[in-house]
Amino acid sequence: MLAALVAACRYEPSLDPCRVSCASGGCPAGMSCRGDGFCHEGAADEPFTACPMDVDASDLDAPSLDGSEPPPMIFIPAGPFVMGSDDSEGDADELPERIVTLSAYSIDQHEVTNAQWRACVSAGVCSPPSSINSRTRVGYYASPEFDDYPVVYVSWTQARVYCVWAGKRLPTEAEWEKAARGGCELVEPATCGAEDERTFPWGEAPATCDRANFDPAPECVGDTDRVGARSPLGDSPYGVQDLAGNVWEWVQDWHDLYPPGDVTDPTGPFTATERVQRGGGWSIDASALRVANRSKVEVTNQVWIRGLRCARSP
Ligand SMILES: [Ca+2]
Ligand SMILES: [Ca+2]
Ligand SMILES: [Ca+2]
Repeated sequence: MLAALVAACRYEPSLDPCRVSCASGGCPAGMSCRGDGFCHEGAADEPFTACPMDVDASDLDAPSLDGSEPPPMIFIPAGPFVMGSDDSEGDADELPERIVTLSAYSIDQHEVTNAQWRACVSAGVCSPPSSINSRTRVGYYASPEFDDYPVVYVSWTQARVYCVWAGKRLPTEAEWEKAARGGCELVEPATCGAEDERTFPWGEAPATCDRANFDPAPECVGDTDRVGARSPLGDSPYGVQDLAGNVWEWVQDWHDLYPPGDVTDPTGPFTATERVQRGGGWSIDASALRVANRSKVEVTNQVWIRGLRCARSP
């Protein structure tokens, strides 16, 4: 029984079609798409054991990006950070402001690019975006000119499959926010305090087009931009790029109100109806770029302003 459950959660090329199409309901006979985004045995309303966040990808060949260097990741040390907002500044779903402690992890320095995504498609694992265009660029996804631009038009399930293929996983919502805001160790004192409540990845300075690709009316670019184009001005305290703006980013968690109190390595509610996206994007105003901002989206949604980045433990 355990072996069967583990097998169902392992990355198996033969199971890949069910993973890729899970969000649209397509699973092999006898399996159905469940709340963790994977196909499991049985009907959709039967009990199941959710796949672990760290899917065993040891059977996979290491991703090959046509000889280029693997995408850089930033190590985030274990420790506490201030998560959420108090009721004077945030939306209702950002409350309460609290101290969350995370284990060490690593996160992609930049958003997943078109070239990276194409390597996963070439490996026979990922499915292509639902459109090969961006808002203003025909053939965006396939054009070498946009190799280093963020992939868009990918669903939550597609995003999860990509990260598994890369030997990683989607970041939890807390990991995303800590990467954007910085841990309490960064500014003295080492404990958590008001000095650690940054509004944007770069701090308290207003959002501008040299820090983020967003919409201060008029829009900075009016479409996606090259990943890292605003580094280091727009970087987070850890040097992670474009967390604010360019494209919204899928994270692991379902969307719901936060549980009260301090928490350790939170993974969000077990199930809900929509997943969280973070960071705002190229046609979104500055308030959505705040590190604490949350937005919810159907897992099947594919749109020209959302992509992803991946994380890994540690
Ligand atoms: Ca501090
Ligand atoms: Ca972003
Ligand atoms: Ca919001």
